[in-house]
Amino acid sequence: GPVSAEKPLPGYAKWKDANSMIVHSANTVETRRDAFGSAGITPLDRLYIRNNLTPPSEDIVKDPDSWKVEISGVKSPRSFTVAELKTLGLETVTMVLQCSGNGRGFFPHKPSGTQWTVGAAGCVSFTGVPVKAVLEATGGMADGMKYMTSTGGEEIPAGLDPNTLMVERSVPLSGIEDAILAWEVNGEALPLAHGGPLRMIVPGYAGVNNVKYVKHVAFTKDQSPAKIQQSSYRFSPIGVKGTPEYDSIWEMDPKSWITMPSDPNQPVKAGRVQITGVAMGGMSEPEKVEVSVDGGKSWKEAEFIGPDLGKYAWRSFVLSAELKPGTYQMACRVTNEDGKSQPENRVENNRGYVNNSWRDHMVAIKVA
Ligand code: MSS
Repeated sequence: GPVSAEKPLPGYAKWKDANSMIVHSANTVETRRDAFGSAGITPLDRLYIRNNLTPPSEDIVKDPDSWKVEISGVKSPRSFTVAELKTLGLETVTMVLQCSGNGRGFFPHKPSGTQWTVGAAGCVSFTGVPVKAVLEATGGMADGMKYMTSTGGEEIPAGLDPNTLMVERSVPLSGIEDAILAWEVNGEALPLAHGGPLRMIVPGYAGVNNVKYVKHVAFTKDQSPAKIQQSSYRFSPIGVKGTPEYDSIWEMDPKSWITMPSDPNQPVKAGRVQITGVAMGGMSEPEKVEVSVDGGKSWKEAEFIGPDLGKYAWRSFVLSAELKPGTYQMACRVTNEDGKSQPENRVENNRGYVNNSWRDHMVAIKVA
């Protein structure tokens, strides 16, 4: 099996399967490329973790039903406990949760931040109440609002400007269509590592927009003044700091990668080889995945494996190939139902966000 991570898992995530993870730091833990499996859904003990700040105390998930969230920017502002939210509606959405910086490790200019390869992503099922049901229960949105702004429940270190430290993200109102306030993931109570007791889930949107331990949801005229909204997670050119004039990282694009075989140091036996991977469509369903074993010169259509779990989920795929001894440059690319496909090359940007280049995600495999 794979070698254990060099750094230990952080205390709040000790329950993760260490052999499946690469521990970058106490707040950044990646899934190994060969640990996704072909079932589609990512087991919770293999799901990546990314936190901007130290998570709150484990105490907050001891009595999840009593956690409170404040709702404002509506006709009748009020707060709800999780127990109260549970009476308003129930929905499950299976979706790709992916960090904006997934694939950062492939940018040659070495952007600051975690050097993720492919594993800052997973496909999981969140269960909770639709944001629309919460809106209905609070008399609907107040007039003139343009964003939904969610605030995380981390403790802000004393003496520092809260506006620069709060994990607060605003998404455009189109994002609320399928959004839920979730208290369960893969059928289990939401653990602290993934935002328990309550998390804002905006399907199709990059990881950062899915605010953990959410304590306030506000419908607002403007985007949050928090640094994480104003300057971080902005698509600015290399060498240029993010500012509101650059696009915020919101909707995700189609992306795929090969999961097995993927170890360049572990030769594969010549003959019939099952090349597997995962493919997501972003804002619409993945429709077609192609695989290349010659670095993108020629492509063959792969087959999806397992059930279709909806437009925000990824699907596992397989291509059965007859391979003679040699070295193969394996690549894959997905096209979604809107006809949007992965680009050959990454789009350069300062912080190394949203890399979905098929060329950057190739793996060199030896067949012997
Ligand atoms: N939330 C909060 N509250 N805090 C923090 O820090 N982070 C982000 C999200 N949310 C945070 C939050 C991010 S950034 C991400 S990715 C995500 O989350 C992750 O998740 P998990 O569960 O996996 O850990 Mo990048 O875009």
